[in-house]
Amino acid sequence: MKAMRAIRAEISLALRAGAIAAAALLPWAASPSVAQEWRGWNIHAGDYPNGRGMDRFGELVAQRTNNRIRMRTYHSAQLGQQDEAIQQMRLGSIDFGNFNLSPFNNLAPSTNVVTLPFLFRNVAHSHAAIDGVAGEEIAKDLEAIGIIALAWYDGGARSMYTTRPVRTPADLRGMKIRVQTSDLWIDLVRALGANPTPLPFGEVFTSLQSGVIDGAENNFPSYESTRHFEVARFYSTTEHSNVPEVLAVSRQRWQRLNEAERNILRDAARESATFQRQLWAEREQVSRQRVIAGGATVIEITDRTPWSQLMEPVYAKYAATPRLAGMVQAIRALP
Ligand code: BDP
Repeated sequence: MKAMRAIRAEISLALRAGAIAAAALLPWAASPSVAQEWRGWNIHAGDYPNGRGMDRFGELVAQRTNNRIRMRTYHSAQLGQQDEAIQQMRLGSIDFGNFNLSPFNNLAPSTNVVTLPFLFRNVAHSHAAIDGVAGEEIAKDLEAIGIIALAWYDGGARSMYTTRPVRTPADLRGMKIRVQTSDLWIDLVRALGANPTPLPFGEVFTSLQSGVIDGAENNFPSYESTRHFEVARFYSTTEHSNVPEVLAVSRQRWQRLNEAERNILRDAARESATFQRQLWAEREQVSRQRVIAGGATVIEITDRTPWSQLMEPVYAKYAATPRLAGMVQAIRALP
C-alpha cells in the first residue's frame, strides 16, 4: 500500500512538473493563433515624428503577423516618465518603446559615446555611425540590461535654450540648466560653467515657469512641441549633441518570439526608422518656423570652437576605456 502511494505521489509530482514546464513554454509563440497586445511607451505626442514612426511599426507588424501581434503605443508619457519606463521595459511590463539614448548612459557604457558633444559632423555622419559600428556596440550593451534595440531614430541636434540670451559659454555661467538623467550630461553642463539640474522631461515647462531652472537643451521639435519656447525665449544654436534614439523591445518579450517573428519586427522597425527620419527632417524646419512665429529669438552660433574646446574633460572621462575610445576613433574615421 505504502509503495503504491509513493508511486502515485511521484506520478502526480511528475505531472505537475510537466505542467509547469509546458506553461513556461506556452507563451503564444507555441500557439500562434493567440493574439498578443503589446504596450508601447512614447514620451511625445502622437503626431510627433517618433510617435508616427512607432504607429507605423505597429501597423507593419500587425499586417505581417496577421494581427497576432497588435501593438498599441501609449503616447504623451501616459505610461510614465523616461526612467520609470526604462525600468518597466527591463521588467517586461512595457513591451516596446522609443527612447533617447542619454537616459541609458549610466546603464550601458557605449551609449555615452554617441552622446559625446560635438562628435558628429552632420546628420549623415550620425546616421552612418549609429547604423553601423556604434549601433552594434550599443545594441550589445542594451541587450545586457534587458532591452533589444531594433532600429535607430533621428534624435536631432540639441541646443541650449534659456530665459536670458546666451551667445558664449560665459553667458551661460551660473545658469541652472535642466539635463536628462545622465552623469555625462551633468559633467557636460558643468564644463560649460553652468549648474546642471536633472529633471524628467515632463517637469521642464513648470520648472522654467517657476524659475527652478533658467534653461534646458533640446532640438527644435521638442522645444516647440512642449511649448518650452513660451517660457525660455532664447534658443542658441549650439548644436552640442546629436544623441540618437532607439526603437526597442523588452527582452522578456523578445525571448518568446521565434526567428520568423523576430525578422518581421526587425524589418518593420527599420522601415519605421526610415519613415521617422523623413518626418524628422521636415519637422525640424516646421518647428523652427513655429517658435520664431511664436516670439522666440533664435541666436545663431556660427563659431562653436569656444564651446567645443571646453569639452576635453568630458571626453577624458566618458571615452576613457580602450573600447569606448576605439568607438570614438572609428566614428571620427567614418567618411
Ligand atoms: C527629446 C527626446 C526624448 C527625451 C527628451 C528629453 O526625444 O526622448 O526624453 O528629449 O530631453 O528630444 O528628456
